[in-house]
Amino acid sequence: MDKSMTFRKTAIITGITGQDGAYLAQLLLEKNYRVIGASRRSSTLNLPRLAHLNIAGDIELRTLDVLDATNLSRIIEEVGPDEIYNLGGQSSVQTSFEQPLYTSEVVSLGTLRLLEAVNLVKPDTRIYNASSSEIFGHSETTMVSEDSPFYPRSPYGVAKLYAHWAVINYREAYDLHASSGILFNHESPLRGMDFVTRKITTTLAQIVNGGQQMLHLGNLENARDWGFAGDYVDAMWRMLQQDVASDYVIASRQTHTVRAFVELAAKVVGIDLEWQGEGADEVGLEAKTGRQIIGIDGRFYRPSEPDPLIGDNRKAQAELHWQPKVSFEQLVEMMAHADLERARDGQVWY
Ligand code: NDP
Ligand code: GDR
Repeated sequence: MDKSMTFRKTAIITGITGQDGAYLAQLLLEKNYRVIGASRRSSTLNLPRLAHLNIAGDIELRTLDVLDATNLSRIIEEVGPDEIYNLGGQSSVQTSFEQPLYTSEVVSLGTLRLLEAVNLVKPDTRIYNASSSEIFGHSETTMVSEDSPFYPRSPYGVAKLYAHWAVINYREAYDLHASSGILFNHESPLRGMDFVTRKITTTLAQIVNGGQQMLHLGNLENARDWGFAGDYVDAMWRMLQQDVASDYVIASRQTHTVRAFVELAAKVVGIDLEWQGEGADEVGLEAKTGRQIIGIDGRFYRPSEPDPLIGDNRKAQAELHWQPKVSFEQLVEMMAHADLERARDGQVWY
């Protein structure tokens, strides 16, 4: 029997090699989707996250760079997707200060290219756009919702805001079923190692295991509304099952500082942490030995930061029947344990 006859729907995921791409692919496969995973060409196959979830062989891989509009149109024409999840792009806020033009090309115009391609080739395709809490940035209120004003504080946030408005415009102008998930930070054992949570859990695991000696961090007082990526990809899917497309804040409704994350992660891996000094001179010591294991490094401070914000997820709760399942404490524990295991087994880091 033709296998395609048994699929419920066909979805293209851009950014399949990233954290969210992997968890979303797993979810869609469980729902019996045909999953087309799009990733840019690289000299080595970049599939460790898909392999980690044991799904690399279940995905049809296509080469796609969101910088190339013809590439996008061709894939949509060939595949005829029911749904497209637009996750591909330069996702590091820190890097966007160093590469603002590239970030805008990929994030802003990349999204516009996708909207154009869908509108021209297959306008009944449902689109999920990966918007971001970075579009809020500075806010008069700590709690922000879909109706709050936008005031991004990074080139990445500015680029995402362009993409966010482009989605709204294509929905209104051409009646596309295009939704933006305004997602707050979401993490997992598959998170990129340069994001602060995973940097903390990988480095502490190596310190405990006698590898790396020091964890260098930026501002410990910065705070984020952190959730688990596995919960958040479920919200993406729910958005595309709605009759009417709309935008949704996806968040945990709690905020924690980087310091709180480090302290909890240290506890989970068995480090008794003690702080000494202040500001740039503050250090983290292993209480038992007095050895310095954490230092502050100005390179990880950013020219501007968003305010400490909390996402109001009530619209998602009411319309998508979605809420996060994994708490902050469970998330830190999950990540710290996973990295400790990798360090002990001498696994390759990814
Ligand atoms: P990752 O950085 O883990 O993954 C990004 C993906 O985009 C990778 O597959 C990467 O490919 C791909 N990519 C980068 N540049 C291009 C390009 N030019 N063409 C095609 N693909 C490209 O990010 P996440 O999975 O965490 O995030 C997914 C999306 O959600 C991103 O758009 C991000 O900005 C957004 N987002 C993420 C949040 C989070 O907390 N995780 C919160 C809010 C929004 P490669 O492997 O080759 O680098
Ligand atoms: P963010 O995530 O910028 O919120 O973007 P990141 O983990 O990089 O930073 C979170 C906060 O931690 C502070 N920080 C450090 N950050 C990093 N990366 N490294 C450090 O050493 C360090 N020390 C302190 C940062 O200054 C910041 O305040 C993520 C990405 O996934 C985006 O794609 C997404 O849109 C947003 O979350 C919502």
